[in-house]
Amino acid sequence: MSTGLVWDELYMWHDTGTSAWVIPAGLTVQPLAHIESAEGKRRIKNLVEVSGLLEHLTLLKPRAATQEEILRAHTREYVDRIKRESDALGGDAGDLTPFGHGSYEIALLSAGGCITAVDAVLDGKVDNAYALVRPPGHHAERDSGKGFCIFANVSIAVHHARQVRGLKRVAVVDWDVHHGNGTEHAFYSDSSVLTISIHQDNNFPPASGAITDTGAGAGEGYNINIPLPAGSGVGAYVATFEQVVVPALRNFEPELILIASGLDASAMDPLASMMMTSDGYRQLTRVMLDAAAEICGGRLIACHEGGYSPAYVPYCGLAIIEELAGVRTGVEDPLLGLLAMMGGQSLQPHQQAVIEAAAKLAAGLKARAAR
Ligand code: 9RB
Ligand code: ZN
Repeated sequence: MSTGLVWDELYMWHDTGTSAWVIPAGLTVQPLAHIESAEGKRRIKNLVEVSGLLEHLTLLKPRAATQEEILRAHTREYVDRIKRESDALGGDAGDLTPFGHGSYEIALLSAGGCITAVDAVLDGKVDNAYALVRPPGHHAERDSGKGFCIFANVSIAVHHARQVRGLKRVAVVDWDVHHGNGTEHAFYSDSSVLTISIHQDNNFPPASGAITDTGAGAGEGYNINIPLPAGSGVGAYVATFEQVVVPALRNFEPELILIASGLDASAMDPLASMMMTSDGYRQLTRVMLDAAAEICGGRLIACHEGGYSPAYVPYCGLAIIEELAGVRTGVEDPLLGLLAMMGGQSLQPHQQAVIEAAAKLAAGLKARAAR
């Protein structure tokens, strides 16, 4: 196996300023740091390096996305505004998504990094890839930023795979704990892109990601939301992938699979209330690798999204990238024993009820494919 790692130090220089995590600082809110900081991502890269895993990876240097590529997913007015504000002192992309001077270029490099990963995999330069990009992208809408996302990295990579590389069907599996609203909206009426989001029920964005939102027009049936109850652990996630995600992928037969890889479903994350562990992410990666091998020649790309426990995300990231590369460094997750023994890790009946409802949507794709 050969696995690509997209990384650029400039990703870490995207400046989200001082808030108190997600709350704007003010007279009664003492400034802390914005929760979407470089720290967690830099610590993933550092652990990949210190563990020795980096020596087994192919480092992929990202390029900036072009205007044409960005405009496939965003309005010119929005892109021009981000550039103008970034050229000055920075601004807010929308909905408390602050950015600093130069973040426009970094956001172009983030979207471009996902395109770089797509090209490397489709050209056979690597078997699969992890794009450790920043800022994230899955909440970004056509004309606005949202939830720390400026440009829609994954959507832009999908457009590239479809329009430039000529793929007929692409699937996106979003395992970030928040709903992938931007990706959902980008392809809501499009039957050539299957979008699946597994998220904590009604966490962020508010009132987004209902199981009843299944697509519209020609895209009806090609959006699957799996809103898992708060408290879901490894058992619920593995069951979701085995009972919903893999059957949906089998029925859809994509030529390429992208994972929107947020690590914020971990038990240590402050922006959600799920119970995933590094070993849980390793298992999900295994399931996705097997599905990709069976369905699309192993073509699998993970694009980084959220994850806000700087102490814990490195172990989740390491587990995923180890599994992608088929390498075990032997570095142990120091929290795994504790988290694995916590109550609630096994699949619960109220979680299975949601999974069963979503499994019906996955099965529905078979009838659509036959038409
Ligand atoms: C608050 C607001 C947020 C914003 C983003 C996330 C998660 C992002 C992510 C969670 C909560 C707004 C506190 C807007 O990781 N996506 O993958 N909260 N945002 N207004 N207020 C008062
Ligand atoms: Zn998230």
